[in-house]
Amino acid sequence: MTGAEFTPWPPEFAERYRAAGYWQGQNFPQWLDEITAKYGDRLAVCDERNRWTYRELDERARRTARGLHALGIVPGDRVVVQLPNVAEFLQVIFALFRLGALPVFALPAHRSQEIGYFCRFTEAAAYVIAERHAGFDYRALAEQVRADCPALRHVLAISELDELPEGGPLPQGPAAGEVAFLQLSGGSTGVPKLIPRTADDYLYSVRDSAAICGLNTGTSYLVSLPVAHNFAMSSPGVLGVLHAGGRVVMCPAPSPDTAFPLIERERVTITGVVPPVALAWMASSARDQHDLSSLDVLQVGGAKFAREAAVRVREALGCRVQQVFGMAEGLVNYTRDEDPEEVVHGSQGRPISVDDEIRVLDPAGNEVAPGEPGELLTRGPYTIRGYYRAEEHNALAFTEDGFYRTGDVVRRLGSGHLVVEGRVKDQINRGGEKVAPEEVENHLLAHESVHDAAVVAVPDTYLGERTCAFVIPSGQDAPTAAQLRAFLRERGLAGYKIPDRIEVVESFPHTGVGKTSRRDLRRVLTEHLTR
Ligand code: J2J
Repeated sequence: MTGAEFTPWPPEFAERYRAAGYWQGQNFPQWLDEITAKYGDRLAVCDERNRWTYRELDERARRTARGLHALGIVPGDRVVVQLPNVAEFLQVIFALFRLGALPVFALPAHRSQEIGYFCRFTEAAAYVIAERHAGFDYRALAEQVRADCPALRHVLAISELDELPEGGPLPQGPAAGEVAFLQLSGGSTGVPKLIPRTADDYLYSVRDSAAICGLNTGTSYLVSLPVAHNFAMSSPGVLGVLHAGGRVVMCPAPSPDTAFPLIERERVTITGVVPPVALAWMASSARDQHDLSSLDVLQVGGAKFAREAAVRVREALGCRVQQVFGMAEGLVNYTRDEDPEEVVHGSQGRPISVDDEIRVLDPAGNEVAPGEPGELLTRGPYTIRGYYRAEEHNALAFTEDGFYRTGDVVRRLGSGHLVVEGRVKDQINRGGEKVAPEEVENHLLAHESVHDAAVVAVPDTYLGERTCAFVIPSGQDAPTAAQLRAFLRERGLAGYKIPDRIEVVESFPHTGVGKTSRRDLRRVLTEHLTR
């Protein structure tokens, strides 16, 4: 599938968003200049090895930008960035912003299937890694990817950043309205989709997120989600914190044993987590061994956080809870400080902008009555109008008048707050990690002994959902679940996509519908599981 790299907003919308002050015409290099000038000697970021002020971070990013340029990376080049939560993540992406090259935000959990695909699909010029993290050898992964991606000119480990050639002056950065980076979609199709974001639209969401969340120079933000994820980047995330002059504390893993000592040491005031991490923190005995009193706000999002759990946050962790319902495609909803408790606990927030247009539709495409559930469609100043090079899919994912079909089922309260009730998209939300059944099914079908496969969600008290694959063997020699898992791992599929449960069956149940669609089949199998 191909198509445009970027679907611009129609001119009348662009004008409106500029006139309203949402789009300020500031590109990322100018934004970096601004925060460096404003907050120069303050601490910008720290991790296990580094503590850099805004100025130090900027100097490093500039040096890296010149070095990458000297290597032959030019404005517009795509660069796949796969880094754990380390300070160098900011150094690398700010270098790419300075240079006008486009970071493609991969997750540390991605393996050769995903990385190879990103490299080929974006025709990436370079791939940036940390050599080892959490016991995994990214060098070996890079070698494997490289063999498959002839266009990939450079693999760069963060330990090599200091050895880049000196390089001369940098070219002008891209205009604020041009694509600045590619974010990943959760995915509901055979391959993940890439999301082109501009400085104009993204920085608007970052500035207003920082304001909504009340960030300032006293903010200390713990990055406990993967930093490249849209939540950790922008809601308000590392960019929102740096915009406000606060400090970013990189946390290598979200477990209480790792996060709590950092909260204590860096006097962390706010952090964002997915529901299973919130639950683990709330239940952890390590709470008593660390001073968590600086923590003011626990943001929870990425998957639905149950009201019953939200109610308990204050007592368990001594802080406020904020629900965040966002998507890398754009729209982000927050519960606000001033919202009644009932709304903070029982809703997933309301949009950032008064110009986030919301539609809640029934299956026939008509607006539902207020308060009734329906599919959420949205359009606005920071919601994309099309995925990167995905013409066919764009025709399905967006209406003709530019609304993005989120695939989420919501109820809209009189106050404008949204309550997430479910979804109509083919996606499993495994504690915030998104799994596209079709993608996993395709990999299972590549096994010589698999005749058919269907991947569905199983309700789970901890993760919300887990994945279950039903597999019909093609002959007498049925593969075992362990063999199939090993097969998927060897193929290089990210670990979170490998089914939690695999059922080898003789046939699939009848769906009761004449022509069986995959969706019907998955629905019937799900009912089967929950009966
Ligand atoms: C229910 N479902 C939710 C929530 C996301 C901030 C926060 C999260 C994301 C994110 C993000 C949910 N309750 N509170 O990008 O900036 C599900 C929905 C949504 C999908 C988007 C951000 N918060 N979801 O999770 O692109 O189904 O972004 O459409 O990974 O996650 O996934 P993603």
